Amino acid sequence: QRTEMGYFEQRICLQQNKMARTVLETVQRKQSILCVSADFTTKDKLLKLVDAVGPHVCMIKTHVDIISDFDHDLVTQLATLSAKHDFVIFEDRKFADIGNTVSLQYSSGVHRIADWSHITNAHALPGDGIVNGLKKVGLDKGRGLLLLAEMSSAGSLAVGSYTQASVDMARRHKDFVIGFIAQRKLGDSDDDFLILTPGVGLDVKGDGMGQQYRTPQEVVDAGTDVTIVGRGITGSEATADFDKAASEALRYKQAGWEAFASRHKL
Ligand code: 5FU
Repeated sequence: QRTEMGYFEQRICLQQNKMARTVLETVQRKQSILCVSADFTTKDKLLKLVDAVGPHVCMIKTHVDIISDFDHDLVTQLATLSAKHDFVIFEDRKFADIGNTVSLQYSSGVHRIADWSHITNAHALPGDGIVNGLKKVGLDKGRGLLLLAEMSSAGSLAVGSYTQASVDMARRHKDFVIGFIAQRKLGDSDDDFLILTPGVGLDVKGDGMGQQYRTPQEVVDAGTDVTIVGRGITGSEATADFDKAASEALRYKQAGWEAFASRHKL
């Protein structure tokens, strides 16, 4: 019988990238596979939301380009909350350009994502150059990259041979690529890529704009490591209720962990 330590230690050993190990260690420490997608558009509400759900998550996902009053104090405060609550920061930037351009987009501009986001992600579409461009900036800073191998939205073109080519690309860059945004386990046990799955909800099946939701149990059964939940926890920003967000986060944390612990016999 494998112990809880055994399961995580085994997986941690297989990771070449330090941030991949940090994610697994955080999941183990907090007994949470929950990443909250904090898609609020003002600094004050975003930080209050993150402080409210922070105790229940292993990770917080951001879209910094939707924040109207973005400034560098925001990322300083996000880093403080990350240390306070012990979570990893994932900027969901979805880079999609040639290597030279993405290296500039990652390091520079208003957001300087590489300076504060532990993890970011990229489409495999442009070919290996996108990984090389991001790696040039992020590797020395100890960052990790996820490739978008699949998407949760209806009609996604990231399927079949595109998904398989994304896995092959990740295998060529194991020092920096830690896993995938995907709807199911990809790669084999020798790879041990992290699988992060958006499109997770307990109460509704869609949002009327193409998003498709499955339950934490369903995505864990499909082999995910981290469930990404946005509006199912945060509700709408206009009627933001931070106590409700905290209790919903706890509900999703428990549902996810129960399924994960049972699947992996923890
Ligand atoms: F790569 C993806 C994807 O395939 N589906 C997604 O929904 C990313 N997302 C993000 O996860 C999306 O941009 C949102 O930030 C979040 C899902 O939010 P929801 O409120 O749970 O639907």
